[in-house]
Amino acid sequence: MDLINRSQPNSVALETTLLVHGVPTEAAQPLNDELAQIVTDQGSHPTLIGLVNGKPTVGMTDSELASMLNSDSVLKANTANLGVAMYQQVHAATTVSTTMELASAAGVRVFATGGIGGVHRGYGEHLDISSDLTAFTRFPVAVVTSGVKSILDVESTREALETLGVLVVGYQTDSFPAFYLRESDAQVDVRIDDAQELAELVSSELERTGRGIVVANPIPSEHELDQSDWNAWLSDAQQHAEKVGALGRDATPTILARLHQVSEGATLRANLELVKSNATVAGKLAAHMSSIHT
Ligand code: PSU
Ligand code: MN
Repeated sequence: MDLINRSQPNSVALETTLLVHGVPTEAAQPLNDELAQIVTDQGSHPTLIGLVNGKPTVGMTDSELASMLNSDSVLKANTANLGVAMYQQVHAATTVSTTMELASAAGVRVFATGGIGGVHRGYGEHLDISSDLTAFTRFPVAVVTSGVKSILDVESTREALETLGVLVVGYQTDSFPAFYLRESDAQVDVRIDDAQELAELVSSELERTGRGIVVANPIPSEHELDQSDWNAWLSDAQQHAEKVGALGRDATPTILARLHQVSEGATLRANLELVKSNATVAGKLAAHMSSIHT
């Protein structure tokens, strides 16, 4: 793929959809700055990925991000419509699936996000399953994530990963985390507590399989939401999404924005904290991996 590659051996990929469609506009630039600092503090190199005027860019500059954040409407690109944005030469934010695609094309092996997409609740009716899941079968990138957003069907998403044969490693956890909550009823394939050990397993599995790996890192306990608050906010947000008819690519951003609103910012604060925690773990992982010679 024709891309601008500003990555380094210790790069940590960061995605633009989280910044552009996942948090309020005014939170995006500060979040990006914080994530970059966190990754740097761990001895790794922050590498923001997106499409700048249609050009796949691995390592966006601050001015490229500013130009994206100042645009009226920025496409949300998954593996289906990535090529459309390239053809139309427009800015596009990459989701987990396309951030993995561009990262792997550039040789970047570690990526920090908030939560990967997955199987939506009520999928039996409208089959909304994120293209993030199949991306793991195609692109050899380790994605550090707080599990899947609890707006999804968490247990079905875990089953889908199993069906696709994707390794799910729990970093200091036995339970598959549910984004705002540290635990779900589902389990990980293996628990690893030490970053160096994690780096060894991840390096050899990426190399051996040529496929992606889920590295599940639960939200720090002090930022976990209260289960009953969460249930109330979620049912409001789901009803809202149904009322405004948000489907397909719009479903996730609509539900997240409504949650941030009805929780008076509590879900947003939790979201920001878990992404920062994931950037810390990814920064450590990339630093350890870059010192392993395979
Ligand atoms: N994690 C967050 N906020 C987000 C997302 C993840 O904390 O906004 C984004 C990611 O880019 C993920 C996308 O790939 O949501 C999933 O969207 P969909 O369900 O349409 O595949
Ligand atoms: Mn979807």
